[in-house]
Order: sequence, then C-alpha cells, then structure tokens
Amino acid sequence: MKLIRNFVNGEFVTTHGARFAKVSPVTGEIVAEIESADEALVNSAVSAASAALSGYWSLFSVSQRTALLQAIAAEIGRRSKEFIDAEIADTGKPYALASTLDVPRGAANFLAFSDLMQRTPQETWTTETPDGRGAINTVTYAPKGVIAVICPWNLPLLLMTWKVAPALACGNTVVVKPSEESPSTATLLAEVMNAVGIPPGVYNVVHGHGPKATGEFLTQHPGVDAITFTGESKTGEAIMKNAAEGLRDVSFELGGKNAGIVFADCDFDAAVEGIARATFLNCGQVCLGTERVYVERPIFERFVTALASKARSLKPGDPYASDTTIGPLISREHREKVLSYFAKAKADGATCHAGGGIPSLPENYANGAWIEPTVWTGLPETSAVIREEIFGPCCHVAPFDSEDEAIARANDSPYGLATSIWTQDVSRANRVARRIRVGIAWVNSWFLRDLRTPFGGAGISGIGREGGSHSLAFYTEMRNVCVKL
Ligand code: NAD
Ligand code: 6OD
Repeated sequence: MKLIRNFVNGEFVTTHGARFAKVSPVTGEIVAEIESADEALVNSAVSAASAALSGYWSLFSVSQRTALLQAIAAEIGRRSKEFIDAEIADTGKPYALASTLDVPRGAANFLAFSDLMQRTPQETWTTETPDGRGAINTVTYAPKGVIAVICPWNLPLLLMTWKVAPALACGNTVVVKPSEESPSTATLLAEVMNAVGIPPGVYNVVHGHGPKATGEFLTQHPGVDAITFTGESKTGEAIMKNAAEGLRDVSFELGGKNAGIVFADCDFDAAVEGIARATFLNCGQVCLGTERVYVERPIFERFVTALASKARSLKPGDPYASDTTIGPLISREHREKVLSYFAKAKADGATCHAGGGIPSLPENYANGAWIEPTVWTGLPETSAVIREEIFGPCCHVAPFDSEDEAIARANDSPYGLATSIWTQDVSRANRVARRIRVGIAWVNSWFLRDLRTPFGGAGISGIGREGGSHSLAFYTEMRNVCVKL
C-alpha cells in the first residue's frame, strides 16, 4: 500500500500517528494511506517555514528565486507522467484532461510568476518639500511571511501551484494543506522542490482533514501571517473566523453557481460546445462551471436538444483509455450530495433531457463514484437545484425573452464567480458583461485563462483577487521608503 507522508523542513517525516485512507473514485478501492498531521507536526511545519523565511528565502535576490521557480517548472515537465498518474490516482479524471490542463498549468504557474517578478515596474514618486530639496519615495515589496495554502480536490496541482508559485516568487515560505481527497501531487511536488534545490522549510506539506484537524491547526496557528484558501464558501467563513485572531490577511477563491447566457444570434455550435464544456469538464467539478443556463427563446428547444445530445455522447470509463471523456466524481460521499439534487430536481418537477442517474459500467467500477451528465428544464427559479452549488456534471436550462431578464436572472444569486455570454453582437456582449455581478465574464469562451489577469469572485464567491500583479499585492507587504534629499 502506498504511504503518503508529510513534508517538513525539506524531509518526509514518519509520524506513526493517525492515518486515513485514500479511496479511488474509479473503483472504490483503497489506493493509499495518508499520515495525518497532528497539531505538533503542524507546529513544526510553521516553525520550519518561519526559520526558512528569516534565515534565507526572503534574503534571496529576485533572480535567485525566479531561477529556482523556472527549475521547478522544468522538473514538473520532466516528471509530468508521474504528476499525471498521481492526479489520476486521486481524482479518476481522464488522462486527456490531466495531461492537457492540470499538469501543464502546474508548470505554467511557476513560469508565469517567475516572469512577472522580473517585469514588475518600479513605482517611485518625487515629492516637493518647503526647503526646495524634495524627497524621493520608492515603493518596495517585502514578503508577507509564512503563508498557509489550503486547497481543494478538483484541480489539485493547478490550484495549489496557483498559490504556491506567487507566494514563493515574492519571498514567502509556505505550509500547504492539500485536500484529504487529493494528497498526491503536493507530495510529489515536495520531491521536485528538493531536486531543484529549494532550501529546507520553504515548502512544507501537512496532510489531514479540515475542521478540528490539520486545516484548523494551521489556520489557528499564530505563526501563520496570511491564509490563501480555495474551497467552499462555508469553509471560507470558518477559516475567516480563525484568521480574525491576530488580524491575518486572507485571499479566498470560493464556490460558484455560475450562469451561462446564450443569445439567439450566437454561433450556435460554438455555444453548445462551450456550455457543454463549462458544465461537464472535470465531471462538473470546476468552480467556474455552469449549472444555470439561460437561452433566448427562439433557439431554446434546439439548444436543449443539442446540449442533451452532447451530455449523452460523453463516455465514462478507464481514465487511461483514449476514448474516455468523463471521469467519476471525487467520492461516493460527494456523489450522495449530487444525487440528492437529482432527487430534488425530480421532486420540483424538472424534465430530464439527459442522464439523471448512475451509468451502467463494468463490474470493476461498481464501487466507484460515477454519475451521468445531466440536463434539466422546467424548474422554478426558487428550486434549490438552481440556487445552490451542486458541483456535479449537471445544469438547468431556462428560456428568456429580453437582455434585461437574462441579466436579472443571472444576478439572482448570492454567488458571483463567473459567467459566459454567447452572442455575435460585440456591443451587447460588453453591455451584458458589465452588468453581471461576477469576478470573471467570458464572452464566446469559458475558462480561457491569461495568468496576468485578476481572478476571483464577487459576493460569497470570494474575497480578493489573485493573478498577475494582484497576486503580488496579496503576497507582499508594500513599503514606501521616503528619502528626504
Ligand atoms: P472544502 O471547502 O470542503 O475544502 C477545501 C479545503 O479546506 C480542504 O483542504 C479541506 O480539508 C479544508 N478545510 C475544510 N474545513 C476547514 C476548516 N474548518 N479549517 C481549515 N481548513 C478546512 O472544498 P472542496 O470540497 O475541497 O472543494 C470544492 C469547493 O471548492 C467548491 O465549493 C468549489 O466551488 C470550490 N472551489 C472554488 C474555486 C475558486 O477558484 N473560486 C476553485 C476550486 C474549487
Ligand atoms: O485558472 C485558475 O487560475 C483557477 N484558479 C481556476 C479555478 C478553477 C476552479 O475550479
């Protein structure tokens, strides 16, 4: 049985303490055991991070740090097959997805923030003074300190490195707590850190659960200077309570209940393809995913038929098979949650156009967490299926008659992460995008990323923005140095 250990101060440690099992969502078999980090181990990790911060990492020059970041990216590339296998073992996602999205983005995150650090413009201001000599102000960027990085399971390497890369680039040290469901790639990254010469204590990994366990030991720790978290909005609330102690800064990327808006003048095939991708990619487990679709009435029926046909065409199965296009949910527990919404949809009177249950698969997958891609119509906007984040491969499609109506319905949610708008009228696209209360509005696209742009959510979808210079703002303490001449 594979044993996954914690990584503290440059070494994998054996704790002989509590362990928990990693169950494959493909087969239901236990594929690994994970050593849970208790409070003492979390304390050691934070102490190691703190010592590394003041001892050397914050003193490295930008070029020393960026050279190491580039080496990390290269090493992830060199070992990409191991990273892909690790991601598949934890999540069951298709090889085609892990190899084109998760792992390349893991490497790209390090390159992007290495590049950004080298290009950050210097901000200076000259100030007039009564004696006529003046003063020069220079803005400097000091690392914020020890950063707790708390991650979810849906895109484990991508989302973790999206935080770790800018944190390290800015001279911070990190203690990462991956999700208990996806411990493998953070652990593999520890090997990469050692291989490329990242000094001990700069990158630490503690495994375990969240509430009253590893996650909370970390967020409550007074030695943690800031917390960056990706996960559910409710968890964000719990973490924020702990962050309040000591007034620690937070950056939160939280849940979504994202609306797609399809106008009758769209490129029809591109819109169907785009909404299908936004609904079913990663088995619907993407925070940016579309679970509410509003389609202008003249193309509504045709759109529903085409989307349902796309849903039915997705093929579950062996993650390594080239024709597999959809994986399982992360766990049986999560499938219970998603199935409870399938039941609610039925009870609330939905018409189901595709899916709605569990697929028939070979016997060896019987204990996995498989579920059918599902498309509904006919629900009232008050249904929990339309109001709450499901995080599964499913969406509800409703018709609309005017731009104002589409905007009002899209905005009728406490979430505000992302939207995708499908139209060939550029003026309308701009108008609508500006009126939807979200952090990210895509037009004729979805999940098209430029890592220099601000990423985050409005409402209960997040606090703050990361990406490009916005990451630097979170991961550094800006200091103005005013020199009187
Ligand atoms: P989750 O909130 O249950 O868990 C995320 C992480 O937080 C895990 O590592 C977990 O162990 C830890 N955790 C849980 N409770 C904690 C506590 N009290 N203190 C400290 N740590 C705690 O989320 P999940 O189920 O892993 O991921 C799915 C959710 O993440 C969805 O809501 C999804 O929308 C959201 N998400 C958001 C984004 C984004 O960018 N906005 C990206 C990916 C996922
Ligand atoms: O692309 C990113 O940087 C990002 N944070 C994506 C989030 C996806 C949510 O599941």
